[in-house]
Amino acid sequence: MKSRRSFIQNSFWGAFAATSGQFWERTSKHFEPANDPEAWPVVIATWDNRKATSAAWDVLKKGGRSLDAVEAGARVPEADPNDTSVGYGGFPDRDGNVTLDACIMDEFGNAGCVTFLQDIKHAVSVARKVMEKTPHVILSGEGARQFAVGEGFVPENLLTEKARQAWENWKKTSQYQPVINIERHDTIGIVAMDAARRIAGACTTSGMAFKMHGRVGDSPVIGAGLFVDNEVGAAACTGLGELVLKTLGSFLLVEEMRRGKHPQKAAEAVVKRIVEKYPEAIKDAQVGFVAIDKKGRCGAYSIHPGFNYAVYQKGVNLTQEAGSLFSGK
Ligand code: SD4
Repeated sequence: MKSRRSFIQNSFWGAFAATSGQFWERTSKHFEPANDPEAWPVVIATWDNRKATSAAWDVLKKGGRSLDAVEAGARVPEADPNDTSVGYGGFPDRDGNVTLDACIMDEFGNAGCVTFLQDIKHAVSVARKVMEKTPHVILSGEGARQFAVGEGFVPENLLTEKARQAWENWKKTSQYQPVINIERHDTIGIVAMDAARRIAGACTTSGMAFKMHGRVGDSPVIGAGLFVDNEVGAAACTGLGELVLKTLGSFLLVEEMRRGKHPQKAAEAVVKRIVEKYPEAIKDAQVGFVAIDKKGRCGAYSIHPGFNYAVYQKGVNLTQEAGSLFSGK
């Protein structure tokens, strides 16, 4: 690990530490698993989404397709009213509307996305229909809703009492101050490789709590919240979407793996890139990545501590704390 001295001597980090007035340090908690298996099937998801990785594993263990696995996984938090960042029960925008963003990508590089979708809980499944049944990649807003209804999805009110109360509470100050992870947001990005080494991924969210009406984040944008390249691997992320949109973090991570990096090192490189590019913005904002490569190796990394992920591999479903660039001390 770098000494504190060499850390300060590094010009960028020195400048950053000096201006931030905080005692940021590189954390020693890098992901260096004693056991870094090259094994598949494997599925990894942002946050403690073990129920989702378990649903995915049910597909994978039977020799099923990774695309079906990631969809099954993403549907778990979408249906959970207690998950206030995804699907049913998600926190609304600042006008009280729950609006969902999701995408999915298969081993052939096909992709489907929905943005600003209302009234349909399983946004990831609508995204899959966009991919499979239309010549398009993205459907948005009312058009996405109409398409979903035409495909048999049943509209329902996604605003739970718990989310409505949180919104009422927020309205007392109406402070538009998105701080992510820090509040332990639970957007799910999930990527998997099946027994036949097919790689797929999905990402689904209700986005930033109390966002502006119409705001779309990174999660439904291919290359930002998710990217899959069956020859190389896949990556997905969570956190402040604006930062990821401007850096195409998931695409970048896959490209780092293409150049030969282990998924862990690739995730670290992308986080560092985001931090170097937006040193002011990252002070209060979190971004965390998960990744797998074609060898079945995993990686996860975030800007700040507090990001964890679920990984199901070799029959074991675990949640692990990810390493982070800053220690937060
Ligand atoms: C967004 N990236 O809409 C999402 C939010 C998120 O955990 O990941 N929350 O910006």
